[in-house]
Amino acid sequence: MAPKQEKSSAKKSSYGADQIQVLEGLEPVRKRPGMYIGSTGPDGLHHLIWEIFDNSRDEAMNGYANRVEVVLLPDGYVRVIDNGRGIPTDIHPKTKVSALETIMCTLHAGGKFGGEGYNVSGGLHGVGASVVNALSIHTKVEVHRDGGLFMQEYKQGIKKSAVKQVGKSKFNGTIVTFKPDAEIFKEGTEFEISRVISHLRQQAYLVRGLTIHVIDAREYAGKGDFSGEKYLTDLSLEQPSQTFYFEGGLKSLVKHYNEFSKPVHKNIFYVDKSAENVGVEIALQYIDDFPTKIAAYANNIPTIEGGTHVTGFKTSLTRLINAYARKNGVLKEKDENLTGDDVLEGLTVVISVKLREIQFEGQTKAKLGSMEAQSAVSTVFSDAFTLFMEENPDDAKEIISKGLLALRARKAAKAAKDSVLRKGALEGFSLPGKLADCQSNDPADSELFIVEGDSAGGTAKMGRDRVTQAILPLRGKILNVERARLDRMLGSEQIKNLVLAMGAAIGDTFNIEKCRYHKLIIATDADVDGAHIRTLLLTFFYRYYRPIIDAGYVYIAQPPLYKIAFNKENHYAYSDVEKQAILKKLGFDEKDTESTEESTEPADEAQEGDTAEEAEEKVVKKSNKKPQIQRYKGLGEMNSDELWETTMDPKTRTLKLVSVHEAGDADRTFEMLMGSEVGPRKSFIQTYAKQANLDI
Ligand code: 1YM
Repeated sequence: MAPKQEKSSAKKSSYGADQIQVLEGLEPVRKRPGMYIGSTGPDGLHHLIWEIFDNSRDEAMNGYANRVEVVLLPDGYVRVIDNGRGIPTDIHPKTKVSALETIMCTLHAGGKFGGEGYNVSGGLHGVGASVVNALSIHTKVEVHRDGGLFMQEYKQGIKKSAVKQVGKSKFNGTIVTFKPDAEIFKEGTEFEISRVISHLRQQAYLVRGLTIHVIDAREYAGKGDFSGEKYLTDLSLEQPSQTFYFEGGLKSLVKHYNEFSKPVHKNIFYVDKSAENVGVEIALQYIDDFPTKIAAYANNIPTIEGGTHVTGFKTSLTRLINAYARKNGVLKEKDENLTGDDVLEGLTVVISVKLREIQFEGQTKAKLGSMEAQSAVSTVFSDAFTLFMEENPDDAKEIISKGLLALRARKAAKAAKDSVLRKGALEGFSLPGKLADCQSNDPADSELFIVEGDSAGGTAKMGRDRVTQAILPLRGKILNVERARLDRMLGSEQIKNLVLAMGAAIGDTFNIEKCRYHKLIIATDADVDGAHIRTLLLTFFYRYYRPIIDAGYVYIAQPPLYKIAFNKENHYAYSDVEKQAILKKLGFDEKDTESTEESTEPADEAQEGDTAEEAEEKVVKKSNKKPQIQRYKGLGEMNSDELWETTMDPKTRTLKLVSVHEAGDADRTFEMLMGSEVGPRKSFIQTYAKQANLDI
C-alpha cells in the first residue's frame, strides 16, 4: 500500500540529514544479538516488530502520522507501514550517504530526533531499525517523500545497492518489510498473532487517536511475491485483520480494565497535560474491591517496577484525598489521615509520562529514575484531581468513603493483632479449657473440629475418634452478633481460644510449622447464623492465616440435610437432589413421604402380572408404610453416632477444602455485612436464609 495521507501530517518536516550522528557498523549486533534485543527466543523475535513499529508510533506521537499497519506476510516476512513524513533520504554531509542508509546500516543512529517533540524511541535497548536490519536475512525500505518513491534493500544488514528513486509518489510515509534471519533466531521465526495483537492493542491505548491495523496475511501465499505491493493495495481487507483505535486513550484503558468490576463512582478521572517539559497522562477509577492496579509507562515503555512517576502520583493522591476529606468535614480534626495504602485500595490507574531524556533504574528498564517525572506528575495531577473532586462531588464522596472503609479495616486488623498479641495473652501457651484435644501429637494426623455451639460440641466430643480428632466449641451467641466487627471478635475469648488451640500464634509471630492440626474443619449449622459464623471464620483465616489456607488446612464439614428413615434403616441426604434420588430408589415420590408421623394410607396391592421387582416393591411399600424424612437444622439435632457416621468418620464423610478464592469471597461478604450499607446486608441474609440449607 502506498500510505494514504490523512489529516495529521500537516506539520513540516523538521529533519535534515546533518542532524544524524554517525556511529559504528552492525557486526556487533549479529555477534551478540542478545545485547540488543534481549534474547534470540520468541521475545527477541517479536521485539523486532516492536522496534520498527516504535518508529512509526513516534512519528504519530510527534503529530505527523495517524495510521500504522502491521502485516504478517507469507514466508516469515513482516511489513510495517505508516503515513508519516517518510524517513529522510537526502545525503548526509559527512558520510556522503543517504540518511536512510545511515539509519538502517549503522548502530545508534536512530536516536537523534532533534529538539522538537519527544525522543520517545526506546525499545528494550533503544536501538531502532538498524538492529532489526542486522538480524534480518532480507529487509526492504520504501520511502514516499518529497513526491518520490525511494527504495533500498539489505541482506543481513548490508545494503544491496545505494538508495534509489524508483518512482513518483503523491504520498508520504514509510514501509519497512523484513524477514528475521533463521540463523540468529534458532528457536524459530514464527510470529504469534495473538502476541502481536495484544502488544499493538496496548500501544493503541497509549497513543490516543492512532489507528493501528493488524493483518495476518500469512496464509495468503502465491499471489505476487513479497516485493509486490499487492498484499496491501488489493488484498489487505480480505485478510484476517483487527483495527485498534481508542479515542479516549488511557481513559479507554481504565474502562477496559474495570469492565467486569463494579465501579464505586461513575466518572473516570482523566488528564493529559505537560509540566516542566514532561507529558503527563493519567486516568483512574475506583472499583468496589480490594486489589490495586497501577499500570505505568514511560515513553510508552511499561515500567513494571514503577519509579518516580508512580511515587509522584501516590504521594499526591494521598495528600489530595486527605485535604478534600478534611475540607468537607468527612475527616474531623481529631481523626487520623488516610494512609497511602488506604487510598490505593480498589484503585485502577494508568499513568503515562513522556520525557525527552529518560533514565531508568537498573538494567531492565522496569523502573523510571528521572526525577523531573515525579514533580511533573505531582503538579499535573494535583491541579486536575482537585478540580475533578470539586466538579464531581458525588464521585469524590464515594472515593473518600472507599478510603475510609480501608482505614477502618486496617485499624480493626491492628487492634485485633494488638489484643491477641497483648503481652501475656498467649503466654504459658496453655490450651483453652473448652478444647477437647486429641491424643495424637502428630499434626499431620490431627484434626480440629470448630463446632458451633456447646450442644453440638458435646455431641461431637462423644462421637469423635479421640485419637485424631479434637473439638473446639465456639459459643454461637458471641459470634452471632450481627454487626460485631472483626476486631471485637478477635478480642473475644472464642477466637483467642481458636488461636491458642491452633498453636501457630498470630501476626508477626505466626508460624505455620507450629500449627497443631493439619485439618481445621469448620462445622456450622445449615441456617443463617451458621452461614454467618462460617463467613466470619473464613474471613478470620483469610486475613490472619492466609498461608494456612494456601497449605490446604482449612475445610468445611458437610453434614447431611436430611435423614430418611425407612424400613428400620437410615439414609442421609446432603442435598435436595440426593433426597429425591434416595426416595426414588426406595420406590417413593416426595408426595409419598412424611416429615413426622407415619402414614396410615394403604399402599398399592401387588397384582398378578407385576414383574417380580414390582411385586416386591409393593410389598415393601405395603409393609413399611412411608419413609420419614427429618430435616436437620443444626448439628445438635444429631446424636453422636449419627454425627460420626455422616460428618466425622474419615471413611464416609465429605469435607470441602477451602480455597483462597473462596476465603477471599467470604472476606468480601464480611465487609459487605459489616459495612454501612444496609441494603446488601439485608439481601444477603434473606438469600442465605433461603439458601442456607442448599448451600452446606
Ligand atoms: C515503518 C517504520 O520508521 N517511520 C519514520 C521514521 C522516521 C521519520 C518518519 C522521520 C523523523 C524525522 C524527520 C525527525 C525517522 N527518522 C529518523 C531520522 N516507520 C518509520 N517516519 N523526518 C522523518 O525525527 O526529525 C529516524 S526514524 F533519524 F532520520 F530522523
